[in-house]
Amino acid sequence: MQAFEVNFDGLIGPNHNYSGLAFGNLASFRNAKNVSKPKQAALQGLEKMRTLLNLGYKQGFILPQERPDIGLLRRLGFTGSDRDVITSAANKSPELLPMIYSASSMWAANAATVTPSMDSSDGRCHFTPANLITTNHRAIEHHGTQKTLSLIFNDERFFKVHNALPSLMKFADEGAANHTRLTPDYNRPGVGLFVYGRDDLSPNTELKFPARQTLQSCVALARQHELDDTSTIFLQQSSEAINAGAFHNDVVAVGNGPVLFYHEAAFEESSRNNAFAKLNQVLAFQPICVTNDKVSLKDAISSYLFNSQLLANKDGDMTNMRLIAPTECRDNPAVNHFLQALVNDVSQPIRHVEFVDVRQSMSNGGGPACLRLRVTLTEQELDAVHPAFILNHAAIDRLHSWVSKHYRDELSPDDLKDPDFMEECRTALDDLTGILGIGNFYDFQR
Ligand code: SUG
Repeated sequence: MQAFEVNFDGLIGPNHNYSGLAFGNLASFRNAKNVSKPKQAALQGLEKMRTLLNLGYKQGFILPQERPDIGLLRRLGFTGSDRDVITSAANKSPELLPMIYSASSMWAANAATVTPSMDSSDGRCHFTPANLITTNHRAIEHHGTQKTLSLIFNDERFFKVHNALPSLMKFADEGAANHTRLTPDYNRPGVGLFVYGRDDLSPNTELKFPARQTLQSCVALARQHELDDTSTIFLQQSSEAINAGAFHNDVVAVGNGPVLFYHEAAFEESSRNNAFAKLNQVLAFQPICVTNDKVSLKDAISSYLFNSQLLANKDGDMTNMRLIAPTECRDNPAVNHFLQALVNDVSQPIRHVEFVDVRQSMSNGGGPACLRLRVTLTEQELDAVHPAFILNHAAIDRLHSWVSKHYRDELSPDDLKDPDFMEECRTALDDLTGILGIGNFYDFQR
């Protein structure tokens, strides 16, 4: 039976805004309080999905979460009608509004860690929603993520959607942004490469920004997903990369099939040597290291070179791969030059580069790879996925019209204080569930 990689992109919500909420994420800080363009953001996301579809890949999507999270404000003591809750928060604690209004669920690479059925001892595909405990606005996502994944992957014969790991700093988990499945080909068992920034048992005093993933969370995920020791590898991010703004490993490395494309400064050296030795034992591992003299760490992070999607050919051929890179890579002379040389270098399998414009998301630190959750599925498993979340051109067109109808061209930080904007977001989400035929999914619809 043929297996595929399916990318499920986060559909960008009408509340996309710039609030500077993510310490250590340089773009989020730089753009804090800028006016955002929600319609453009969502359409850029949809066009990226269409690019993959046009290239012959399978493409799915994940629902935006309900925002504002009125339930959270109620738990903080705000009362009255939902409009009253927004108005009194705006008057008394306006600093809470960005948190309950963040559109951060768009970055589906942080939705969950995924282990395909070929790798797990129970033969099911496992999902663990990330607890995202490091930032407040993201720590409130995992309940919604679990609900969404349980709707999309709603067949216990094939899928197991776990609870998030406990919301404790010891188990800080940011999902697939720090996890790469490497495999000779999609039909064969693979290896889970878990990357962590911090070992909770040995504090790292060199860090100036938070390391968002712990070794302890990686170990727990591997256990939960029923991976055996030979197919589990732990690898430590370098403090240098985290301090330079690589708040997730997918800012400095991306892998697929037997290939790991990474910046030389991405990992702690001894940890990398151990991990690579193990990878060499279990598969015909193909590391592609980009050295500092070719692309500096600074350029790598500002262009998001490694946040490209690394794709096998549409038929799964791992000798003919492509990168879906952000346009910022084309605009950076050193990175663009590097990419042109890369695709001409036949000693490695990356043959093509496609540039996509996801600038609205990039301005919050989210590139092409942040926007998608990868799930390797057999044909039988794909048939069991909720069909409303697998895209074709007609479905993308419908979502395009939906965005055009409901989203604002511009959103400023002060707009979050207006209860009419809450109603606007709800009307959009209500219409979305109608279009998808999934009934009353969101809390406000109950
Ligand atoms: O968690 N930005 C996100 C970006 C996530 C990118 N994902 C991956 N690398 N996989 C984050 O830092 C900014 C929100 C704001 O400031 O409004 C934010 O949450």
